[in-house]
Amino acid sequence: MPPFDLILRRARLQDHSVPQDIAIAAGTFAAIAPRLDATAREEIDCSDRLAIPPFVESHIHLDSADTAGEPRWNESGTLFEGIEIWRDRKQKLSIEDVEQRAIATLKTQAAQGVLHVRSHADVSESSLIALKGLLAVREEVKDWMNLQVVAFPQDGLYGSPQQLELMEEALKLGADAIGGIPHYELTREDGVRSLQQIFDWAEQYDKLIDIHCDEIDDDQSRFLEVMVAQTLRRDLGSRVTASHTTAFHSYNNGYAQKLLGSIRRTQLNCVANPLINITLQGRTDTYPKRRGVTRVKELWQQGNNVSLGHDCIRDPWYSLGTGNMLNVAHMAVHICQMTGREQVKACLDMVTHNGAKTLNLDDRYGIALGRPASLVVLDASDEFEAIRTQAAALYTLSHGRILACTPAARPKLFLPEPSPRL
Ligand code: 17E
Ligand code: FE2
Repeated sequence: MPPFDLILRRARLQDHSVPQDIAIAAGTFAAIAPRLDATAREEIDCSDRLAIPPFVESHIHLDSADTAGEPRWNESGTLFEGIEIWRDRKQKLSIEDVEQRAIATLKTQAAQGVLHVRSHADVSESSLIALKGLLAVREEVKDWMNLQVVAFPQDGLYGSPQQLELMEEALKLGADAIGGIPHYELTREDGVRSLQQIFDWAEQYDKLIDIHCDEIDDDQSRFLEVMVAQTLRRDLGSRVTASHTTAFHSYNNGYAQKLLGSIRRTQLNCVANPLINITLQGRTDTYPKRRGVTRVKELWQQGNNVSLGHDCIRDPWYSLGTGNMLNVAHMAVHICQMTGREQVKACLDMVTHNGAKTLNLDDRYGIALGRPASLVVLDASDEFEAIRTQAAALYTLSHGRILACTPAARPKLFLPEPSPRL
């Protein structure tokens, strides 16, 4: 047998009970077995650490990343103040500015094992700079990062007279998906009309859909039901994603039950962004304060695909953020009360396998023979420990190459000598 390019020894895989050796040749997984009697140009001893497919960031805004405080800080902490601050900041965008911040953010993500990212690009400014910048970045990083770009009309599809034209131009320029923001349109009717338009375009231009939907604490904001109806009637299934859906938190349980039932009839993907929505939502409440994150546990329990996103890294909506997907999963465990043993593990799926479904990655994702040899070795023995300790990404492999490594942190403890007993 010819030597492989790389063999990972003794890696724990999610669907195997004993550690496996993983051999890689020509950038793909070539053999997986408990003990491979073969050689390779390079070997890595995983010592029983968990190896998972790469993290998937299924919802982020790279165009605004790293602009927190520019030109001012969001003091109210609301979505609306964030949109106003960004409206000022985006007047100063240049392609270089977008590229530089986006690439720096993608490097931070890759260093932590994220190799697939879906970013929204605001297309509500007349020269489409954010979109053009992110499309250039998509090309520039393609050898180490798979980036999808959503044309997102932050100020509303009917926010300016030229917005419809700008959207179509964005689709022709090569956006992967169409975005929307129905709860921010001036009226309920405009919100519904915007969704119909977006679904029409998706069919016409053969694009995926990812809508910022019902990101508000208003229990009367009911655009998710419209998305569900459109998805069912047009048979678009998993090509459609509903992001945020925070109003779902506030619906009365009677309506929520009906809505869950209709969502169950679709393959629609739902994305929650727990880090940011726990800070943006509930701002008009006194006490008790709503959490305002969508019904992740219920959607997961009934078998719908739920993934998690960071949404923001240092921007007008959220001035924190590290890009680490275990941080996101950890927050979801808490806010969504996913603390059962299987529930914690499910939160890891939401930043890996489920994110891959949201992005429609199909057989481009997963540790299986013939697939691209991309994975992350975590400094943890299993999924639960990975989340509990927010484990470091010891090795990140992209198409068979080591793209990043983080040495395991092993703190030393210098305890004082015990005091003599009196
Ligand atoms: N824009 C928006 O409408 N909602 C968000 N959460 C962000 C940007 C980050
Ligand atoms: Fe968002």
